[in-house]
Amino acid sequence: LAAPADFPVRVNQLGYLPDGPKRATLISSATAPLAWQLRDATGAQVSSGTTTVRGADQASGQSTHLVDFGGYTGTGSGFTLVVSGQTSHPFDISAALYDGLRTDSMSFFYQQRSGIAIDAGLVGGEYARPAGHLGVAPNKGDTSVPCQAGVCDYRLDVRGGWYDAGDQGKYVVNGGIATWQVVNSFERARRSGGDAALGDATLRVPERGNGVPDVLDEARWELEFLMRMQVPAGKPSAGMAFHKMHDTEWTGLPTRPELDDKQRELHRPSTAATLNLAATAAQCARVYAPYDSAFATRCLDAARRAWTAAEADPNALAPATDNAGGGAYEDADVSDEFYWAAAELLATTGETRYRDAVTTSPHHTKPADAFWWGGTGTLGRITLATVPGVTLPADDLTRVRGLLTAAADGHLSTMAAGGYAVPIPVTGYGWGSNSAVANNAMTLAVAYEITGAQRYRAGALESLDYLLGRNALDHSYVTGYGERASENQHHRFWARQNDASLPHPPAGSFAGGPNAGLDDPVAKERLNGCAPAACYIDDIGSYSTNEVAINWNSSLAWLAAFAAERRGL
Ligand code: 9MR
Repeated sequence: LAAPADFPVRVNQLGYLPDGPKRATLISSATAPLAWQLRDATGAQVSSGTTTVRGADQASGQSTHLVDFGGYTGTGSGFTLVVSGQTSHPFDISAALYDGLRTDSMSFFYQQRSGIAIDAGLVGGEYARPAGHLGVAPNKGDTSVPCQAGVCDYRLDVRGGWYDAGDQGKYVVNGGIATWQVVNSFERARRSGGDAALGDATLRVPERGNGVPDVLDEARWELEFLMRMQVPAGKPSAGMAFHKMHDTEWTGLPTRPELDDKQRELHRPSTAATLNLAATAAQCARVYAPYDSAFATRCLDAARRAWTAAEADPNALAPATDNAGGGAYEDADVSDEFYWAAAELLATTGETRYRDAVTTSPHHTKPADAFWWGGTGTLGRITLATVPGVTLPADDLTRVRGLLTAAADGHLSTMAAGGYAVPIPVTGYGWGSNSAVANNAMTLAVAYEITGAQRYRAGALESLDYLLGRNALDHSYVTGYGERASENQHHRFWARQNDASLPHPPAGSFAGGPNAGLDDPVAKERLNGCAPAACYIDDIGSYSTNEVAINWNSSLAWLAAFAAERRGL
């Protein structure tokens, strides 16, 4: 597949931080270094140098050179890089570069809310819509939802929460990692003194002005839903969490949330969902305590009951076959979820039973593997390594921190091996690869927090360069950010491509990204033969490369908030 060749100098189309790395990739088969110039908005040359020949980049199949203009310390907008008569897209160099993305990527979640009207005054008229799934016709849910046949004989009010992605299902497993990452973003920022930027009246949410940080208001919308998914006391499997709830069959594209007329159903409780609830509710108890102690207490109670229920029923595994009308979110190994939940409960309570569960878990000594919704061990490692006062022996905490920095070193090596500095291997371009990039960048940022070593911060920032245009396709995967950015992401309401009365996704929406599996009909038809890093198409029908999802936006929002903090270097 031919990549667009009109801009062979690939840059972060948003720009660069004055105190961050400044690198670009040139597509060229020249075997000798080439001269480059950096020009300001008037066209005047402000810096120059020569490229470094990097040769073949495996993931893209392209021959590349590295342009490193990190020696330039000026700021401004409208810069371009010029090599061999080829000019890049214009970009900024600014300390405020990521301020807008920090807000927009986090404000995504409000617009994914179920069970509340989306307010024109907050988001603009084209994005306003009535509340979805409150039992108002033609909606049938989510205030009184039955189980799938044979699963339970009662109904539950599971209103609220965030729609998962381009569909309107609500899945505890994926809600868990997304909530954890949003709340962790605040918890981390509070440690670094950057939390004011995520505080009250920083986001476009209806709770702004209530004295509680907006990021926590937003995450609470999902936490309340996650707790509603817990099987009530007195019922069989009390304390477990239902795995998910969604329509009995896939809805068409587009479908406005308030016009979905299909039946919604609860699916069998699973150990994985229960541990996602335990982990996020335990994190809630810790982080919300200074703002709302009653809510924190309710979270801790839910977390404890979930943990106990999961221990009593450790093999309730969600099957891959349960995928009619919604994603399966299957998981055959929940040992990592046990570790994560134990780590969160330990960090919050300091209690022996949770410490024992941490120290006896196989994950406590395993390498810090890349995390995603189905693999959550590293979420636990991050909490143990960074939350102050975790009651583990000092040498054990040092060892866990070492696992994270070793993983970060691995990501830096992976980045150094390719022409585009991407922290995933050539084999890593699967469904949601952009979130794999952002999550590994989060591990790099955590390593920076642990060690203070600039190479880790640089790695996290260079990962953003990839996501914002320094890549095989000359494409920014974030709506509204970059000269050539995604805008037709797969979504049932933001479906302008299919319906002129509907909007494109709002700014700050993050596409899943290249997926060499070609797991949808559009990708199969249009991307046949693509190099892994080029298996992406900005078409609403390509749900396997171009969907949005809460767990993907949470990874971008976390990273943008990290990048936006002024370091004062
Ligand atoms: O992110 C999920 C990915 O890891 C899976 O391979 C894929 C197929 O099962 O499903 C993805 O999650 C989707 C979910 O099943 C339904 N809502 C949209 C999610 C993003 O595409």
